[in-house]
Amino acid sequence: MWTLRHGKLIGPDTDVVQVDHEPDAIGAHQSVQFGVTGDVGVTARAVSGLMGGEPDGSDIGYRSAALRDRIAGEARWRDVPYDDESDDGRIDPRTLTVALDDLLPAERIVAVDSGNFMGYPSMFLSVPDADGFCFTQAYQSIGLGLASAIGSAIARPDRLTVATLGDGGALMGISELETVVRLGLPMVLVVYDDEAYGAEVHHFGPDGDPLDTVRFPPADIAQIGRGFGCDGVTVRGTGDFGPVRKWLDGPRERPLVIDAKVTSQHGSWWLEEAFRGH
Ligand SMILES: Cc1ncc(C[n+]2csc(CCOP(=O)(O)OP(=O)(O)O)c2C)c(N)n1
Ligand SMILES: [Mg+2]
Repeated sequence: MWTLRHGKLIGPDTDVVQVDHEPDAIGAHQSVQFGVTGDVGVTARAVSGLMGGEPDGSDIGYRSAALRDRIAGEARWRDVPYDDESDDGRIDPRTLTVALDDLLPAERIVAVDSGNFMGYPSMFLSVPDADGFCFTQAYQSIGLGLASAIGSAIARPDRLTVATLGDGGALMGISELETVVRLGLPMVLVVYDDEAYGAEVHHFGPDGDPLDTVRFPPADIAQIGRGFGCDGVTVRGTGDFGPVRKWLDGPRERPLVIDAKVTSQHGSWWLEEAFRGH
């Protein structure tokens, strides 16, 4: 369910051949037309030999020049069109993140907390290499994003660390802002502020469950950041990035907290997909 969208990523007319060295694995999770019990590498090389060896520039199957160009030109999520749902007082989290992708230096580490928001930085903030992506979701606990970002910033002072947090996770680990300030880490914190444990709202809301314990009153997180000794900016629309640009221009003496008031009419698609299995 996690990697194939409950099998939907394989088209209904697709023939699936599964190779696995364990016979019991064949067809265990996905119906297959043909199973091969054997070593994956050996099998792949044998099939490659049958198909005529290395590509010589001519089209082989779907590996056409046109597809190569599409992958080169459209592989980034930000190149996929979407309907911007920003309104007067709230920015669409996709628009927010694409704008930040343009503003933040390419040499960056993106550390991601957990929640409904977490796909936005993962999808729309590019990173220079695998070391540039720090993902705490393996532990399934919210509130670890800021601490991971602190570790990243200490480990790689040559890069700008960007902590991307939900408002719930940010407030859960907010005491670590004191650590960021005390250590003088010149990092950016982006808080996707939907005034809620959004993941819970979108999980339980459709079933009619009461949501009063998972919705929060508005919090001025930029001001909370200033209280800890950070610079703080509130972003409600694309016209609000001036102070971010100014901070990036230097001297970056204090960490920057961006309180992004984001739209939240519905859950993110990856969350909706995950909850189909719950
Ligand atoms: C310590 C802990 N408590 C509760 C949860 C359940 N949980 C998963 S996502 C989430 C909401 C996180 O809210 P926020 O950080 O604001 O992100 P959002 O979902 O609103 O984008 C909660 C409570 C968890 N994963 N870990
Ligand atoms: Mg939230």
